[in-house]
Amino acid sequence: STTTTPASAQLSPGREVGVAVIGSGFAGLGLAIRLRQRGETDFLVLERGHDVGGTWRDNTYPGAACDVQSNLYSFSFAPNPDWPRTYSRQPEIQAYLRDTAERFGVYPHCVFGAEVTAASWDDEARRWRVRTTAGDLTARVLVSAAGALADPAYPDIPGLGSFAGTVMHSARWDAGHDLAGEQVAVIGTGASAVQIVPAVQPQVASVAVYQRTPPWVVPRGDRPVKPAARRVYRRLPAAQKAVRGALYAAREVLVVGMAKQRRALRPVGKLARTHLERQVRDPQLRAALTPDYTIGCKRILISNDWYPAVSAPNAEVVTAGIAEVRPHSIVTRDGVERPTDTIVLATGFAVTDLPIAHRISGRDGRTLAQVWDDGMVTNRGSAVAGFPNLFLLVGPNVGVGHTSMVYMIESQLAYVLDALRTMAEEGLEVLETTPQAQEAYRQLIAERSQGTVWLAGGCGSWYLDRHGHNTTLWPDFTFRFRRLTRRLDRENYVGTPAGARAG
Ligand code: N01
Repeated sequence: STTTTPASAQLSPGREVGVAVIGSGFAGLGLAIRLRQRGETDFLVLERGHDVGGTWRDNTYPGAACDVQSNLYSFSFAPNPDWPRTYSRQPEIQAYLRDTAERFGVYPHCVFGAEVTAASWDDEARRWRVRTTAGDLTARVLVSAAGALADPAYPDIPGLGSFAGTVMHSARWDAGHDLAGEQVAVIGTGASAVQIVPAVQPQVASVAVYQRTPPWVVPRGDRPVKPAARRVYRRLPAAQKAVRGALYAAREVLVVGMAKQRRALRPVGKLARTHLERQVRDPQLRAALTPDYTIGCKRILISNDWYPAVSAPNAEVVTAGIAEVRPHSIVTRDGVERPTDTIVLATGFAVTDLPIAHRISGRDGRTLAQVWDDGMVTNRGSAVAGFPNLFLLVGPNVGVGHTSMVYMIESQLAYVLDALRTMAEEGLEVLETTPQAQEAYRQLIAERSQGTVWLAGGCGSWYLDRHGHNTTLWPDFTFRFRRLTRRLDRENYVGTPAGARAG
């Protein structure tokens, strides 16, 4: 893999482009690759960071790794026979994304340091006017691949701003900060925390884990990939494809438990309970770590070292709830004050109120966030009525907690590419989905969400918005989403040919 970033693009004044893509994570990068594969060159990827990779570029905390096997968590059109482990770590995934971007010639289309601050549809010109921190541009089509787990959520804890030590969000890790010998507080017990705590616990003086809700944790079957297997993958790509298919199928079975028959998840719950009992001997600690909601309601975590780490003599699980932060300590509601040098916020992301939604405004001048005030609605997670020539990747209800997001992303790529093809073939300057299609899709999501473990599992989570609606997860088998997005549902769109006036 490369260490220097290959040459990228700059924005010159008055720049016009066919397709502007926001973000270069798996989704934006995937679209750029597919466009390059089709020989397209009239597109730009606007990236606020200084390299491709999205969440895999940003999340560099100790222990960062993916909990989906790499054979599945990678582009089907860019298989990597050389994954060193079944579950890759952040540096390996980031290297894969960089290599893939370079191999497919995407870097010359990337503008780095270009954070989109506003994008508005100019109905007269039939163009998107896009403002970025690296300059402005005009685009015929705008694709937002800005990510759902991209913007840190900072907790509203009294006194946090007065803390004299270091505060780090898990997704904004400061590699220059040495935790050795420090008294560290980790707030949160989600997927990020269960990786950070085992990685830092051996080196710190003490680690206090502030747990609001105990997660369900199952064993992690991670191991090095044998050189023989890698040789087979290199010579016989079909073998790797078969492994990928098997992993996909095994994970898809989980949907039965999450969305259809919650009882089907009971064996997984049993596995998690046994895991806890084996790894935590102390009955009091075990009780504190025992979840009180149905497994699957929040993301199921996989870890072999979380329970041992929080059981270590220098670790403490604090369940009392934080009352306030003082300059050198954290005080819990039971009145206990714990001296603290560094606070790690493993508190997740702004998922149901996406910052990018406040920056994109449609035909009537309202932003996506304003239009979505009652809940995020789309057609197929990919298009929004009133926002012509806008497509979303990893938009509302495209998330999955049990399998690879890359599968969902590739489904959407097919859809967006078909939309672009349709526009070219029919000579359309404007393509816009209808409110009726959007309403039908909202109903489909609501119906399929009914009775799912995310709504009925007795937990609160970022899967649900403030109205209690599932606006983040795809509530069904993922192959059904693929079927829905295989082609553009042309009947659900109004197209305006170049030259013609709408209405
Ligand atoms: O964030 P989270 P994350 N006071 O939102 C707690 C992906 N991911 O970064 O459960 C106290 O899940 C909150 O408590 P509660 C994956 O999709 C994948 O860990 O709300 N606590 C919770 O414990 C994942 O789902 C991987 O009661 C507060 C935690 O902070 C998603 O990213 C690795 C609080 C937040 O958990 C997000 O995971 C990492 C407050 N004010 C991430 N506010 C892998 O593939 C929040 N919390 C392995």
